[in-house]
Order: sequence, then C-alpha cells, then structure tokens
Amino acid sequence: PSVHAEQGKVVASLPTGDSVEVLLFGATVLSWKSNGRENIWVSDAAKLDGSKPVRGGVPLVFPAFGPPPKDHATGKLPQHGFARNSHWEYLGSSSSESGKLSSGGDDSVKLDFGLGTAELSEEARTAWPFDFSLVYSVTLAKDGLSTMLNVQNKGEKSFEFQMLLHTYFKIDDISKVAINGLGSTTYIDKMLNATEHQQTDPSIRIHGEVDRVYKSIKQDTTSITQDGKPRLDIVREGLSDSVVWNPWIEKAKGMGDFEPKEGYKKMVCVEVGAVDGWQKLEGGESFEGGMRCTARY
Ligand code: TA6
Repeated sequence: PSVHAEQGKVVASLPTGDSVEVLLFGATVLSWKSNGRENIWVSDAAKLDGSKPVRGGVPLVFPAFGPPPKDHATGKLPQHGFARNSHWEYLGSSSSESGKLSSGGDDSVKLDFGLGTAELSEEARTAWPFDFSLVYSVTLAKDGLSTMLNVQNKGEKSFEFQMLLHTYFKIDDISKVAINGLGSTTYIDKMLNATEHQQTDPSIRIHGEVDRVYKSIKQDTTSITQDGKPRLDIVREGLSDSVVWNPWIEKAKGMGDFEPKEGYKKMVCVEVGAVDGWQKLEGGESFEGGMRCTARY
C-alpha cells in the first residue's frame, strides 16, 4: 500500500487501485474508491478549511447526535458534537495481509487518527469538561472500507455520549435506490415530529425528505441497492442504530454548502451509530463502535 500525509490530508491506496482520503479536520473521510468508482459523496461547496464541518464524506458524530439536549452534559455543544469540527492528529498507518499468499501486507492498510482533551478547542473543553481520548481507525481493503472509533474515559468522572458515522454514500440516482435490512424495525421519524413507527416494508424507497432513526436493529447489515442490484453493504460493529437521511429539494436548497442543489439525487446517508439513549463510560472504561462497508460492484 502507499500512504501520503500532506496538506492536512492522508491518502492511502492499494495495488488493486482501491483508495481512501481522510481530511485531518474532523478525521473526515472525503473519498473511498473501489473498482475505479467513487463511493462517497461530497458537496462541491463543502468547506475543507476547518471553518465548518464538511458537507459530505463521513463526518464523525461524537459525543452527541443531533441538537444536544439542553438539560444534558453535552447541552452546550454544537449539533452532532465536536469530533467532526476538531483538528485530529494523524497517528500513523499499518498494513496487513489477510493470510492469503501476498507480498508484504498489500491486502489492507489501516490509518489511525487521534483526538484528546488536550487537542480540543477551549470552547469545546469548557462546554464538555471531561477527560477523554478518541482513536479513529480507517481501514482500506479491496472493495472494503471500515472505520472504528475507540472512546476512552481518561478521567475519574463518568460521562455519557452518543456516536454515529454520518456517511454520505454516492449513488447514481436516488429514484433507483432501495435501502434494505431495516424491515420490522422500530424507527423515530423526524419528519413526523419524532414519533415512533414500525418499518413494515423490508425495503425503503426515497421519494422525498427522509430523516429516520432506526433503533435496536436485530441484524447487523443495512444494504443500498441501485436498480435492484446490491451496491453497498454497511455492517454495524458494536452499534445498534442506523439513520437514513436524504434532505431532498427544500433542505438541499436551505444548506449553503450543499451543491449542486440537484445533488440530493446522487447521495443517500446511511449512518450507523449508537444514538438511541446514551452510552455511559466510567473512569478508565472504553467503548468501540464502527462500520464495515463493502462495495458490491
Ligand atoms: O443525520 C440526519 C441529521 O441529523 C438531519 O436531521 C440533518 O440535520 C443532518 O443530520 C445534517 O446535519 P448537519 O448538522 O450536518 O447539517
């Protein structure tokens, strides 16, 4: 594998041509290519200079998902917390082989990124005064991208958090997309005043703004099909919830950094996380959660 760290980005590729790009700001995956195809959508107007979270890619949501509840310890943080809005440190890379006969570990490469209390902005540290350490690992393999967040409570006081990988997947045409694997699951529908509903149909189609939090999902895979063909599989690891979001026309118009405005037809967010309630870590305890994505073609 080849790894280059330059201009605030880390780019890695395999001899197979698979590649991944991670912006140190927010440890935001900006690109994941397999079979010469881009799997991640980024807005043409996305800010990449750290002035605001990236519109697109895989924004890392921690320690709160959505607008944090005012009466909670995360209440003074911005929407989706500080992780996607912080400058992370690149900790290095390691490559491995998957046991097959192959030259020096060309089958996968793992990039590690770190964020701790010391690297946090004064503002965030004041808003959320807990000692923590995050290590975010991004692993590229043939047709595969995995990201895993390790959360450590480095202090004495316990703290609660939510986490989510806010992945903007690139698809050809939203009208030809279905999202499978969420059948007979309970979801909170943000479009219906956050009321709770049962997902009866095993397949979800997107004909308008969709903003749903599927929770405590039994089986671990959420799949995106394009024209009825499996396109991307997303497996939750250590996480029990999946959010499905598409801003559609009006919301796309309302986001200054969402370009082109027709871009809602080319993306769908399937976001795996632990966002229903809070994870609690006692001093010294740690938590791991992430996703394993496979590009089916
Ligand atoms: O993941 C869905 C969601 O929570 C939507 O409600 C919408 O707010 C989206 O995230 C984008 O949030 P952002 O803060 O990135 O504009």
